Formats: sequence, structure tokens, C-alpha cells
Amino acid sequence: MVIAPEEQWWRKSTVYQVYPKSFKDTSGNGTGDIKGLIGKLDYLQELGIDIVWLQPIYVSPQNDNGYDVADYRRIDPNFGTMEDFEELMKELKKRGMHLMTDIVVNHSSTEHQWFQEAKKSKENPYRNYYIWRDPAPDGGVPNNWQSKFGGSAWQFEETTGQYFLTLFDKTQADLNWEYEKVRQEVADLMIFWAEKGVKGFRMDVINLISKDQNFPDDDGSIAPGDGRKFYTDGSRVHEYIKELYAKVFGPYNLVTVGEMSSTTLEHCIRYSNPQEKEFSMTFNFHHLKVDYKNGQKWELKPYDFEELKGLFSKWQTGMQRAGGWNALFWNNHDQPRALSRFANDGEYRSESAKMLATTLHGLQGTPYVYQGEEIGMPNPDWHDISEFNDIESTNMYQILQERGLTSVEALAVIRERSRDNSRTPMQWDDTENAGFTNGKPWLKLDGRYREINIQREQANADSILSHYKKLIQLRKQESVITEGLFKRLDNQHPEVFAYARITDAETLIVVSNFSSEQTAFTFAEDFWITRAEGRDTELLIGNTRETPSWGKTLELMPYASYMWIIR
Ligand code: TEU
Repeated sequence: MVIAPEEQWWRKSTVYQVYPKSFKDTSGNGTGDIKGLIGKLDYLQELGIDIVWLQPIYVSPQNDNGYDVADYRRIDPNFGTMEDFEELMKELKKRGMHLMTDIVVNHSSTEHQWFQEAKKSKENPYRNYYIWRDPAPDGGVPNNWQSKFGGSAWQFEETTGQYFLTLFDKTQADLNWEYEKVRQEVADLMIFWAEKGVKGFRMDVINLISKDQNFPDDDGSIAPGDGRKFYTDGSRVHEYIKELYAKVFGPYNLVTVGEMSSTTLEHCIRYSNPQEKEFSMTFNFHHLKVDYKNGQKWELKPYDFEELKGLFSKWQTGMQRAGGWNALFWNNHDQPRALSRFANDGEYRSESAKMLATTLHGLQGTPYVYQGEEIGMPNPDWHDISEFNDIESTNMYQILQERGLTSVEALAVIRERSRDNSRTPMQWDDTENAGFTNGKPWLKLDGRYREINIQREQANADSILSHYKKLIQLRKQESVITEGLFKRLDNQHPEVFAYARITDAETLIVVSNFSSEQTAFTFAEDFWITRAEGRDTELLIGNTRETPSWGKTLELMPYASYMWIIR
């Protein structure tokens, strides 16, 4: 079956990710809110955004900043009211924009009424909504699976004398997808939001919902040996997603993105090929682990550039061949800022931010811009552990010391890897607290906000922000960006990532220098002759004052990056 292109309008869209807690506060309580977002919709429209991904705003104890949902149908008063939400929908519609909401249903908060009931007795009608196991014969945990936030994945519940599974925080209880009623609840709650006009869903760690029902111990033969091989892309996951497609995504014609933790290319092809009727696209994280020493997030090493390029190429080519579709991203609310991580957030901050953007936005897929990325926000300047809020960071700070690191060493790791790096408040202008709040911000701001802020970017025609605007428009104008075949060109150049996107009529070329040194890059002879030599070439976008001279060999200044089209 061929899907008509008009049904895939989002293939030319750029999604903007809003972390509401840090976007814009209007109440003065120091945390962002829905009204704050409404006030900034003109800004997003001006940027060229047509889909806004709004992170969880449901009632929640906020132990994991809203990824611990206590009521899927109500707005947390910290963020506003249902009236505010409806107002947001109206204001988006006025501007021709769509809302994508975040659905967190691998787990719920233990404060959810389902869990409050479930824990009362083994006979409770909600018992089966969660995953309960008897203690091991010695009274200990049922198996050796580890929580993603550190420690055992099992929590003991006194009243009934059983353990329940929590793959994340101990207050995030995993839902039991084997139970048909749970799947129906999920479909119903999504319909509730679709009826309100929500056009898309981002589904949190959705590839973890089908667990091996034998709950075996992990023998550690495959790193990291924490049990994930028994619940990642599990045996019934595709069946469950197809069920949601049939009940919700299809009937409401939604754009959907699945967040896929530790997944494989083969599974993502199935999740995102339209013929499978599952998701529109998938996030995977392999390219954001190239600086994990031994695959461990909490062990530092400089990033492996060759591996990074290899991963982009593998996913571009692999998804393309089999009709899958990638969600493209450098940043999100769980990642340190790519600018600080893969490029230069000091002397070459502006060049670096533009270089990373051009590199990503030339690829096939749907790009996501995470708030602040479009103005080159860096990791902030952390000094003390007390400045951090994220539960994962504070847990790991303790665990790293238990593993033998000194407090100074542990802090050094947290500074680099903490999710709070991307969660600091949005920098709107150079007034106090960067115009984010009149109150006391819930998380500290980056100290450079007087220099790095939106007001300043808007006043500068040559800004990072203008660069993003242009890239977002280019995707809409140049069909080769959506359709062209991916071909890597750099032949393992130590500093340069270069690729082409090829259709019968056109060739798009992206060349980026990832280093702070000047370098040169030469196209391979056969590519140069067949696709470039003697043809009309237009520079679509670049990041240097001087226009580069086009030719078989290119001289590249530090972090220089260009996109050409050959027609
Ligand atoms: O994150 C999923 C996830 O596994 C990670 O990105 C996680 O933060 C990392 O592996 C920990 O080292 C999603 C959400 O994006 C995240 O904010 C939530 O905390 C998590 O699920 C639980 O809902």
C-alpha cells in the first residue's frame, strides 16, 4: 500500500520541544506554565515551527518532573488549568500550528489512583494494572534487574508482601501491558486528548512495555547487564502499538513519535514504516552514547567522532532502505547540550551551534529543536551538587561515591552528564532571571544569559536563531531534503562529516568541520565527476562571513559548515 504524501505532511515539518517547567513563568512561582507558552507562540511561529511537543503537564508529584503521572486527564495546577490548555489549543490553531503531547504509559506515578487501589490487596480489581512478584526465597528482590536511575528495579510493598517493578524512579510503577484493561485505559486516555484537538503524541520509553513474563535474572553476558534485554523491544511490543494505531492513531490521523530506549535499527524500521501501521517515526539514542566509556553513561571519555558519523550513516541508510522514518535530534531534556558536548561553546559558540544545526537538518527525517538550542544555549556553569534538581543526578552522585569516587570526582561526572544541563530556564532577555520569571527560578540559570538570549539573537541578522529559521524553511522548499538518498562522503576524515542527499534531478551536499582547527576536504574523484563537476551549484546556507569557494577541494575554517545544492 502506498501512503499519499499529503498524509505525511509532518515529513517537511520541524518540531519544537517545550520543557514547560523551564519555558516561561507567568505566575511568579518560579516554574513555567501554559500561559507562558501561549505568550510565546508568536515566537515559535516566526521560527517556522508547525508542531509543538509539550512535555507532561498532567497532575504529578513531580518526582521526575511530570514523567510520573498521577492523573492522565487533569492539568497539574503548577502549569495551569484545563481552560488554559483549551486556550493554548485555540491559539495554536489560529497560527496553523499543532500540538503534540507527551504520553507516559510505561509507568504511572505510585500516587495514581490505580496504584493506590492496587496496593491495597492481591484481590483488588486494580492489582493487575501493575507488575507484582513474590520475594525471592531469601526474601530479597525477585530478580537482579536494575532501575535506570540506579539501584534495584523492585520495590517492596508491605501490605501485601510483594515487590512491584519500577524501571525508573521508585515512585514510577511499571504498568502491566499484558492486562487488556491497561491497554484499553491507555487508548481511552489518548482519545480523551485527541478529542481536545491534540494532533500528535510523543510516547515515552514505549519500547519497554512488553516484559519477558519469566522475569529472568540477567547473567551479564551482554552489557550493561541490567536486565534491559528482557524488556527492550519485547515480544509483544509491536502488537500493542498496532492496537493503539487501530484504536487511536489511525482514526484521528495523528503524528506519533516513539521514544525507543536501547533499540535496534530492525525494530525501528518496523515501528516507523507506514505500512506497519505503528508510529510515524522513532527516536533512538545510539548517537548520544559515543562519549560513554564502556557504554556506561556515568563514565567519561571524549566522544568518538568516527563512531558518531557511522551511527548517523547507519540509521540514515538503514531506515531509508526499508521505508522507516527517523526523528532527528541533538538535544532533549535528558541530554547535556550537544553544543558543549560535540563542539565548542566558547570562542566558536555561534559557528558551532550553526554547524551542528546544518549537519542535522540536512538529514532525512523530522528534526526536533529543543528549547534554547536555537540560540546556542550551553551547559551551565555548575559549582555544587546542591544546585542540581534531577533525581537521576542526585541518586548517581551518591552511587558514584559508593563506587569509590571522591565527591569532587563524582561532581565532575554529574556536571557533564546531568540531565539538568538542558533543563535550566529559557533565556529570553538580559533582565533579571533572563525574563523567565519574576520569582525565584526552580533551577539556576546559566550565568551567561545576559550575552546569550533571544532578544539579542533577534536583533542580529546573522544569529544562530536566523540560521535555524532558514534551515526550517529550506526543508519546506527543497524536496531533496525530504527525499534524497543518503550517501556519506567524508571517507573517515578525522575532522569532517560530509554527506550527500541524492535524487535524479538534484544533489544536496553538506560538509561540516567538527574541529577548532582549519582543515581541508576533497571530494572523491568518482563522486566529483558524476554529481558535481561542471554543474550549477548554489550555496543554500553556511556559517562563515566569507562565502567559501566551491571546488573539488574545500578549505574549512574552524567549525565551518555548508549546504550546497547542485541542480
Ligand atoms: O527517558 C527515557 C530514558 O531512558 C532516558 O533518556 C533516561 O533519562 C536515561 O536513560 C537515564 O540515564 C524518558 C523521559 O524522557 C525522561 O525524562 C524520563 O525520566 C523517563 O523516560 C522516565 O519516564
